[in-house]
Amino acid sequence: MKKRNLIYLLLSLCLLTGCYNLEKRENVLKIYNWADYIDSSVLDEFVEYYKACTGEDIRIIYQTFDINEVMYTRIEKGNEDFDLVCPSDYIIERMLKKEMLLPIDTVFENTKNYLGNVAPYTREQLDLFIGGEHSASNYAVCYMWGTTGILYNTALVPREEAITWDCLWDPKYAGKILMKDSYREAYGTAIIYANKRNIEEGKVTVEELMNDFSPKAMRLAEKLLKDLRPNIAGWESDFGKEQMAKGRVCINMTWSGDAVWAIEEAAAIGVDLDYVVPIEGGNIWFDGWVIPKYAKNPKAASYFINFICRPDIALRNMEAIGYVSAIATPEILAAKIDTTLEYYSDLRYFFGEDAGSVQVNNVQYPDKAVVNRCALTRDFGDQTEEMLEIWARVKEDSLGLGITIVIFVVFFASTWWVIRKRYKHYKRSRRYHYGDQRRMKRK
Ligand code: N2P
Repeated sequence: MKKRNLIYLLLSLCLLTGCYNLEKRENVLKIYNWADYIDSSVLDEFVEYYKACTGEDIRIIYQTFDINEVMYTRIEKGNEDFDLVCPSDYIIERMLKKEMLLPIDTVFENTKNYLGNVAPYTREQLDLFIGGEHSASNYAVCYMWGTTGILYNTALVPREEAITWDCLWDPKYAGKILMKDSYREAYGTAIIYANKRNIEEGKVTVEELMNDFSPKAMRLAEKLLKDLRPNIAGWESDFGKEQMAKGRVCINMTWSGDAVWAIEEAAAIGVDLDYVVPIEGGNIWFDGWVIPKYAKNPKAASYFINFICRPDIALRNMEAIGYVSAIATPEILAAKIDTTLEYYSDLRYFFGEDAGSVQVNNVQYPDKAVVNRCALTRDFGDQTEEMLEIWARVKEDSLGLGITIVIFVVFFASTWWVIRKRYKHYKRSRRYHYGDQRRMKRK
């Protein structure tokens, strides 16, 4: 080897090993969160905060998902080494049952502990999963929470129709509805819709219905969800709010935080949207930070969770994304009071005794009466696979009216184009053929 090449080789090796030493895994925090679910400046600020608290450098690798099951599969099957992920309640329950989580550290040297800012209400909800010393709140800290309901265009859908799940199955909204691509919501909604009368008569509760995974209930849900297909313009995980804001569809079964975003965006361009949790009842959900067992940096993960529980950080996140933080300190309540609102809500369940009648956005913070008609979805357990198959069958063939029309138009246009081309070619070759024959005869 020439002397010069040897020098290059040695230099590259030095550079490579140098890079390795620069970036130790304990200086990296890998976060996997829902898309559009944090104020990105909070991530930058955490880097400074961590340095101030521990004297250590940290670099954040941040990835996002749109569907719980996609995230779950990457952890369970892919054993990926995320330090922090943000699943929804029923997935937290599944991860706990499968012992996929590490307990969250609650002792922070020289740093204030902010975990106590989390509303006892949200902690109690997560603790419904597992009691005793393995209570879920040792493994999960609620981040954002909300309801699932109907976001509707008030110019196109009367409120009396939007306040019941019936509107989703109403043929007059054919091709005009977007649904969340989330079987948890869709399943519960279908079963509740089918049992409207039974709920009214007090024969069954919303919680029992949403968590009825019997073969009979599953067959019924599949049928009802397939019946819904003519009405579905698409199954969305993030584009519904934009389509609603632009007035392209008139109903979106969606999450409260997306509704808040859409209502604000739409108002800016003169489209009036509203959101309601239908009278029959529906889903209340909680997303929480957990540290998977394959995490390589649980220390930084715990610090991050603590940081996120600071009221000023919680407010910034809420402001950026429209969802509602689990933090329930007096400064959050004070910041959320809006005296221009014409209604008052009972939010004692969340903020404590002083919040019996407060002017706070009721899409974000549902009144106690709304919470009373909602329930948490539980893990489907062994029936998860079957549920996913049902979900795949429901979504197949249901491309939505718009897409179906586009496919037909493209298909016919290209077939017509091919036929025309062939015909022209045929005519041209015939002309040459007869021309040749005529020329030969003349000779
Ligand atoms: C925001 C996702 C919210 C998740 N893009 C609701 N569980």
